[in-house]
Formats: sequence, C-alpha cells, structure tokens
Amino acid sequence: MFDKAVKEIKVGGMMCDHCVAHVKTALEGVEGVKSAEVDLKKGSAKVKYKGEFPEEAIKKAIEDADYTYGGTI
Ligand SMILES: [Cu+2]
Repeated sequence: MFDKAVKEIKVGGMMCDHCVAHVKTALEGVEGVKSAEVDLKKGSAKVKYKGEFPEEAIKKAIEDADYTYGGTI
C-alpha cells in the first residue's frame, strides 16, 4: 500500500510571515516534496509529497534554515 501523501510536521522557531515563507521555500526545495503549507499559529506545516516521505531531508532543510524540526504530528 501507498502511504497517504500528506503529512503534518512540527516546525519550531517561526515568529512571523517571513519565517513562514522561509520554511515553505526550504520544504519545497526538498526532493520528493510537491508543496508545503505552513501554519504560523500552530507551528506546523502540511507537506504534500510523492513516493516515500523524505523525513531526513526535511529535517535537514528545516535545520539548515535555522528552525527546529519536531517530527510528524
Ligand atoms: Cu520571522
């Protein structure tokens, strides 16, 4: 079976819309990620992906952008 192609993740350290845009760009730069919707209030993001969820690459992209990855919700 295929995994469902959307996962919600926790992202720590976002303070404003600039951060949201930064995280969105970082997530959408990850291979396998189709799009990302970032929620500032909840400190989370919904990630649409295809194939296997690229969790390690997502964690790295978020950390490289100076935010913290809090795992899938
Ligand atoms: Cu900000």
